[in-house]
This record gives sequence, structure tokens and C-alpha cells, in this order.
Amino acid sequence: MHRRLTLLASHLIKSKATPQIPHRSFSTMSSSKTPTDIHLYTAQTPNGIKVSMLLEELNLSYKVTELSFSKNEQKEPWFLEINPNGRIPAITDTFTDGKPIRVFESGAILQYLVERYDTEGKFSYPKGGREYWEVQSWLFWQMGGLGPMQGQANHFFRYAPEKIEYGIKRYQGETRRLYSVMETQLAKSTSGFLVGDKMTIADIACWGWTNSHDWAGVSLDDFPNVAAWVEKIKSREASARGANLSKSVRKNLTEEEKEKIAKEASAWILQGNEHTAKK
Ligand SMILES: N[C@@H](CCC(=O)N[C@@H](CS)C(=O)NCC(=O)O)C(=O)O
Repeated sequence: MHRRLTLLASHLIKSKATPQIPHRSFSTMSSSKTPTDIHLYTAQTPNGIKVSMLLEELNLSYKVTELSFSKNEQKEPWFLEINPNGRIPAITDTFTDGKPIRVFESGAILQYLVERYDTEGKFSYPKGGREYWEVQSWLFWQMGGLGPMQGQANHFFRYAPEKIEYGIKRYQGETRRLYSVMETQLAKSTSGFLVGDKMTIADIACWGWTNSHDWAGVSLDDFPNVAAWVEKIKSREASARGANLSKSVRKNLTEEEKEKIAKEASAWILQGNEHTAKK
């Protein structure tokens, strides 16, 4: 594994614009940021932006490669070396032993980044303490609940070729239920964040999904504390930068534009379904 990652890393370094990797790549390097070897592979999605939000909040400089789903770049062999699951986000970095490391699954990446780079505990709590475990609980709650359920709500509401009422109701209902769990937690919070007195990786993990509630067809009207928390995080300069990293960010879409985007996404999702079914 190390050998393959080392080969991949040296290949990427040698051929800056390699024809094998024709993706949109750029660096976030700036003199005010701490340099790192982190290379983020991402796209403008709720899971993808978690990582860039944290990287920006930590004021780290990193390289970015944006993958195109419509070209199925996330399933290309070179990327499967970085994430065998063929999904974004994923990162590579130079590990503490000097050798390359890959990390995939957004929750694992957030944990890796705070363990290595959040030395002042700005977005995390000391390992093993009470708040640490509360952060872990919310992080796993997002990874196992909010993300997958809202992802399915998106699927049945926006992408499925037929409107299946049962699927739409089931996953929108679950998304609403999960929002109400957050609502209860935030209503009790004196800081306005999920855990303790600051924004943590638990908030970052949940934000991208909650902020895109509209795409799943779920309103925040019944969840005032969640709505206020969404705005509070949106107003943070670094988080906003991370959440809008992609050149393809589009805002205030009309219903026609939303339909067009959903139709395009639906096409590659259905192609992917067929491909998986053949395996
Ligand atoms: N549990 C994974 C989920 C990753 C995931 O589903 N990523 C989506 C974008 S949000 C993706 O890469 N989709 C492309 C595909 O399904 O081929 C994580 O949190 O990293």
C-alpha cells in the first residue's frame, strides 16, 4: 500500500499536468497559511465541503483536486488507490513517519486532521475526555444517520427516474426526525454549537447536510435553533471559504435550474447503478 501511494505521489509530483489526471486542481497556498502536504480530492457536496471547511478553519494550505462525477472520475483506478470506495472526499498527506498516507471517509478525515493539526484544540477536545466522547457521538450520528438518510431523501426526491412516494416520505421523514434531534440538542446549548463551548468537527460534519435541506425537500421552519446554527456557521469567514471552494458553486437557483442539475446528476447516478448491477 505504501509503495503504491508513494508511486502515485511521485507520479503526481513529477507530472504536474498529467494527462491521466485531467481534473481541476489548484493550490490554496498563501503566506498567511501553514504549509502542509495535504492533497484533498473532493467535489462540491455535503461530504466534500466538510474537509475544506476544517482545513480553512485550521488555516492550513493544501492542494485540491476536484473530481467530476459526470465523467465518473471517482471510479478511475488512480483514485481507487486513494479511496477504494470510489467516493469523495479523500486526502493524501505525508505521515509522521515521512511516508505517504491516504485517509478516506469524511468522518475519519476530520478526526485525522484534528489529531494531527488542531494542536491547540480549536475544533476538538482532549482525547478521552467527556466532551471528546460527545463529539465522537455526534460525528458518528452524522456519518451513520444524517448523511445516509438525507442522501437517500435527495435520491428519491431529486434523482430517481420514477417518483416513488414511499421512498420520498420515508427518507424525508427520517431527515426531519434527525433535524429534530439536533434541534433538541441545540436548544439546550449555551454556545449555539452541538458540543461544549465551541464549534467542533461535529458541527462541521453536520453543517453541509443541514445547509442543503432544500435539496432534500425538507424545510427548517420547524427547527429554529438548527436554522440559527446554520446561519451562525455560514457567517464564519473560513467556513464559508471552505464551503465555497469549488468554482462550480451556484446559489439562488431557480426551480428550473434545480431540475436541470438533478437531471444531469440522475443520468450519471443511473449509469452507476447499471454498472454496479452488472458486477
Ligand atoms: N460515507 C462517505 C460518503 C461519501 C459519499 O457518498 N460521497 C459522494 C458525494 S457526497 C460521492 O462521492 N458520490 C459519488 C458516487 O457515488 O460515485 C463519506 O462520508 O466520506
